[in-house]
Amino acid sequence: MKILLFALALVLGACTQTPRQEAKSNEPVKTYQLAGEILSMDNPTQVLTIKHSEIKGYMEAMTMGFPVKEKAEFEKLKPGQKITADVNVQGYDIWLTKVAIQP
Ligand SMILES: [Cu+2]
Repeated sequence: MKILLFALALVLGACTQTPRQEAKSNEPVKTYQLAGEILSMDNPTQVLTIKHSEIKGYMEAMTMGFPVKEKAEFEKLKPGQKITADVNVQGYDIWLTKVAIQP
């Protein structure tokens, strides 16, 4: 739980601190492969709480929040779905793209 809250704070912090985000925007975006299950969704912030397996080269298996910036992509998802996605990391900013629902 502590890890989840810390991760959410990181993500939300990055969204509200515009100057720092701008300063980081020249950093290259790194992309990693995620596989996991959506446990819950927060509509106002478009954050998915995902129980994910190991993300190779980035982090161990855990449950944490990931924003989906693209509204249409967020809205097609539901809790309980198993997904794969790209995890994009740029400085303190983390977000998902290419979210694909698995059978
Ligand atoms: Cu994680």
